[in-house]
Amino acid sequence: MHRPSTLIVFSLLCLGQLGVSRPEVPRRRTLQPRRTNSMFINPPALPGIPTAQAVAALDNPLDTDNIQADILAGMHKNKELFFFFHINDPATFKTKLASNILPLITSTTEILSNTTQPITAVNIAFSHTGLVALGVNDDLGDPDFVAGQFNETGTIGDNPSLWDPAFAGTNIHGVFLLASDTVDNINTQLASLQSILGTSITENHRLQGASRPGDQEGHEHFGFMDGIAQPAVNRFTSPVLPGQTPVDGGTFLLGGDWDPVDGVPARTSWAKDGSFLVFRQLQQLVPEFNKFLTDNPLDVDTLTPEQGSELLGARMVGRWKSGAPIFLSPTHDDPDLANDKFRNNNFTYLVESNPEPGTENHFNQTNCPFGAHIRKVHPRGDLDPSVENSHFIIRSSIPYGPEVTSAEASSSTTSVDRGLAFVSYQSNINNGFVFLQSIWINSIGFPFGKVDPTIGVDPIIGTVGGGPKNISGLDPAVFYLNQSDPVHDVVIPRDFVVSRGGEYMFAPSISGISFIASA
Ligand code: N7H
Repeated sequence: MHRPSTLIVFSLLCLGQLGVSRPEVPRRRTLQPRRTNSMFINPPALPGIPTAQAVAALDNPLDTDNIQADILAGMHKNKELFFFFHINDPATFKTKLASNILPLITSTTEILSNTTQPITAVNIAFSHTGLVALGVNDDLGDPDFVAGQFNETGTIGDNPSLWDPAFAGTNIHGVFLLASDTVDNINTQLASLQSILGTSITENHRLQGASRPGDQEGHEHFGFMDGIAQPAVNRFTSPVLPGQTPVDGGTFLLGGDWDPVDGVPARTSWAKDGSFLVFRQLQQLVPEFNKFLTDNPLDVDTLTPEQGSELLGARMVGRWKSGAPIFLSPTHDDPDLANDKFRNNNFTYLVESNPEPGTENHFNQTNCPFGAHIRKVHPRGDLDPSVENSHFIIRSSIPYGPEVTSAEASSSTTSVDRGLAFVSYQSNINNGFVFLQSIWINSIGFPFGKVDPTIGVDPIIGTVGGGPKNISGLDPAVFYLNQSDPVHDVVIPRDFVVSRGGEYMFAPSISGISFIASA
């Protein structure tokens, strides 16, 4: 990490070069020992994390000393604990936040190199009610954040009766995100935080996330490699990989002149370099999902039933389990393509022979169904870029729960909770997570303007109230037929992903945490 002297020199250089003011990052003592091995996993399919040197060499880089580590790092965590808490004693909490917690908060700069990573990274975020409890009443310009996720279950299609009671209401004030390569390290750090904060907080809920073991490292519980497609953040991502869309930092980070949200009042200055964190505990019914695939293999001449089942799963997601995009490899998995980060994200859904809207792209689902999960949430080429590129999120999720047991596999019934601890970062929740979930994922007509007006909701995470969902285009054999004929839809009998709740949080910058502590 930057020692204080380096930090000051770095800041002065930037200020001198740019003539702009940056928030003053509080000088922090490094209390934690450092490591020599990385705390991250690094599957070849995933875009890497830039080095601190590569970021520093960029023109006017983001202020990575001030931005908390999790926001830009993406889905590389090996183990991560989400510890949700309620603040009982704001005065004590703020005192401890300033004196003991702030020095532990891990910045983006620190996370970029093995030798500057702490043993356990510590990040913190607050809900709206948490900020208010701490006496911070500033308008952050985000009505969803103020409302809290529980009050928006209708908008995002959740069934609140399925929520873990910990997330019901607005009782959660904050969350610690603790990341390391072992759960022991995390538990040691948690014990230390609990000892510092004592009875000033009460635990609401905790969720231990972990990368899956062995050759499943980087794969989520259904078996698909996750974390491949992330936007490139201008003034941070280096190098930008083929197929990555460069996006302004202001899409994810609040702040001044480059916060792009039209009509939103200027954000309060201490919020600069912070980001809204959407947390979702998404349970995955893996044995049930597997049984559905086994029972419904796509009937393709050249494929065995087992391969037909694999193809159905791949067409629901838009990628094979390895991570290879089905648009580039429509009939079989291609691990070499998956593991090549220069190729595995380099595609659009435009049919090359006929890339004009209004032509073949509007009925051709041969290579990729309109409703495949990754096409729903990022319809590359289906929309005008000005619309398509304004809803990016940075995903920073991690699987939770154990592997499927043999009893669950043989009964095709889930008995142990597992799923995805979903995290997204955005500078405007309505433009990011809420838009994706309510307008793209849960709309049966999206992508709009195709020949089939009833494409169906997202087959992986879309819902029509938990009941059966009809999805067109999953079967590649029928794409030229009348897609509005339900006979040709694949019927998914139930949701295999069930929301157990979540919360909207704000992950302040390090200077922002200092402000909150002194509010
Ligand atoms: Fe998704 N899955 O395993 O099927 N997701 N997702 N997601 N997701 C992606 O590119 C999955 C969820 C996005 O740019 C992949 O990383 C599962 C939510 C976005 O091409 C896979 C769950 C939201 C992308 C999965 C889940 C999103 C994406 C491909 C829940 C937003 C990038 C690998 C349990 C509200 C799309 C990759 C692009 C990719 C899966 C949730 C959004 C395999 C199981 C809730 C933006």
